[in-house]
Amino acid sequence: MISDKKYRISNLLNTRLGFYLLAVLLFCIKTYIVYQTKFTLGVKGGLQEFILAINPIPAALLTFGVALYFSGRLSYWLMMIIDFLETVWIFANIVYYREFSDFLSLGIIKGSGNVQNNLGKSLAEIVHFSDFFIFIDILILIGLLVFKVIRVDAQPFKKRYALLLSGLSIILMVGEYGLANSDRTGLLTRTFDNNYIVKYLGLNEYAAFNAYQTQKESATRSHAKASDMDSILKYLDHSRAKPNPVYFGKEKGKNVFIIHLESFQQFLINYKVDGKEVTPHLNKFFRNRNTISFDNFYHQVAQGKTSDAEMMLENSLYGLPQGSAMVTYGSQNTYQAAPAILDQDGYTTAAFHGDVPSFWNRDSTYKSWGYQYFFSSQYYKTKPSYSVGYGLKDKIFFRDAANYIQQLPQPFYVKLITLTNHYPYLLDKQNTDFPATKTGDKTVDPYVQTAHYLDQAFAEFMNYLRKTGLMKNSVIVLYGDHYGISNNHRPAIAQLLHKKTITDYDLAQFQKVPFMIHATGLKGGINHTYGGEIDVLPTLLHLLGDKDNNTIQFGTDLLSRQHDQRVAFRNGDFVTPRYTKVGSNVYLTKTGKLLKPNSKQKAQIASIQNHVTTELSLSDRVIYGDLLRFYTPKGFKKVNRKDFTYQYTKGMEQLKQADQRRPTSIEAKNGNKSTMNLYKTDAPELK
Ligand code: GP9
Ligand code: MN
Repeated sequence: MISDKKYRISNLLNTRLGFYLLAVLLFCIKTYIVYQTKFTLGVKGGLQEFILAINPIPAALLTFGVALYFSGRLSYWLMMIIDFLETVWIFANIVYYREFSDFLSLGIIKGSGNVQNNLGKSLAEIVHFSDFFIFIDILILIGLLVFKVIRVDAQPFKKRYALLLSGLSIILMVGEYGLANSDRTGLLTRTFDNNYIVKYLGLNEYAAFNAYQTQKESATRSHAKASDMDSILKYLDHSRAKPNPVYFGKEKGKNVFIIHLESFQQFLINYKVDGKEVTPHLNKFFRNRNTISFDNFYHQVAQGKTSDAEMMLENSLYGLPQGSAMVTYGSQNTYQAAPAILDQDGYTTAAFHGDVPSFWNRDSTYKSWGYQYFFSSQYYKTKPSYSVGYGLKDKIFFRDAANYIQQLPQPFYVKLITLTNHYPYLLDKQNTDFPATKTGDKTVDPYVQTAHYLDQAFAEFMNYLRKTGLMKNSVIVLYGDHYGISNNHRPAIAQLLHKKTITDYDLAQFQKVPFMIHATGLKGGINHTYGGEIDVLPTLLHLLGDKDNNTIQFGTDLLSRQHDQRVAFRNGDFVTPRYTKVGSNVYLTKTGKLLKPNSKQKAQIASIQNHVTTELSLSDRVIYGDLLRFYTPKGFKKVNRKDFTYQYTKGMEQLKQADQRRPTSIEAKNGNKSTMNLYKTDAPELK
């Protein structure tokens, strides 16, 4: 009985199909082992585990199957060569991932010339002996053939069957994609993170998708010409807003904190649940006489969400109509972003975020933007209880960030991206001390609880700034990146806003997010100017005394008398002090009344629409064509990505050297003693 079975297996292995299936099986098993042991893909739940286990199969069947179209020995060798090449790709990714927590992309291989230059350690140091085990199956298969344990099947494999197998693999691939997309919608359109594509679709699919994207990107790039810049400059020269003398240069030389309030909407300010303020500290900050608080400020993001917000905030360029510009155009394009501008003014520049560095391609894009440091999740001690959702809990994040901030030479430009107030608004019991709302919508109700937690985390950080004196010599900029409650929750939104029904106008106004600028001595107050994320950079630069006569920025200074109050949404809708346009409807902004426009109004609306469409498409042209490579504003030095590395040990070394060269950090001024004793947090995890 047993020998009969053995006989059948060895018979099968002696056929071409049998050998092919064995090679595929071994390849899939090793890929899965690599997934589990060499990468941290963040697999959560049974479905994702299942997808991870099956995702190597369709591509392996398809690619190895190419060999079946050839006959005799050639077919076997071809199979081994394909196996070998794909294994080399895995190997290269293992090594690259160890250093960057990200996967290799063609842009990186092509663009930076040599990857090794950017590696923190030498290749010999980062290649581990165990990495070579992934070649073992190939050696075994070749051995089996050479020693004739498995015989080469000389009979031609029927083309029909080869075709059938190819077809089947493609169907499997599409099916697998469907399954993956049901767990994470927008996988390839919104792009997110290379880790996601590998986790859901596999390393080979990632390679193919990456090749496609890189190719698309370089096609538009190669069509663009230097003269394309002319129309953009002409447009911008027309629309620049002169600085307001009351504010221009008022905060020159101060440190800058950009605090990114995740998914934070304006309606939360002064909002109460059961008579209690959701965000008492932010409310106080909002009312502070040294805070300029905008209450008609809108997010303008599309699919790129956080990354779109970051793109607008630090470049004054719009995100793209589809996907994330940081992911697709972050590595290759030339930028003239806030960190680079301020670096050249003598600032230390650093971004802080408690998520993996690869998300939204930050680890690469930040180099193009000229960030000297990127303190991502790799820089923080972590325990399972320290994280929720995407990463570090805000209270722990702010405290750990402070530990690095105190070491940064001043003046510095620091961006802190919070995380806990992110869909689906998860928070453990011990951190939850605020009542949920009671709309009955499960995704909406805990929103105020994580917002409340964020408020407390923010307050702890502000206390530290006060105690260390940082508050006095810093500008603190707060903004909400985008909505937390999407438009799919109309009934719940109606309840939150105490309204019977919700119109499209209400939803448009629901896109307001906080924008506040605080500095000791700054003339504050509630400012009703209409504006959006695109306007932040010019506003901030004017406060710091940087004139923008020649920069490529699509926003205008919110404090300028010439500020443009027409706020464009990414889909072409808009809000102005007079009109709110959603789809084919126009409402009066003041009252929310649906407008039946007369001919004069029609002309006004058409003119605003024309402006909005032009502005969005010009901004897109800059990104698609990588036009900034053709134009460097006077006084600005082009960013060299190779100047930067965010790898942990390198980063720490660099920080130490910088502090020695220029001992202006808080810690240096404190006699080289840590100021962390001044940081008070009630985070239960740290007790
Ligand atoms: C992830 C975080 C969330 O790192 O910034 O991004 P989002 O989902 O808000 O775009
Ligand atoms: Mn976000």
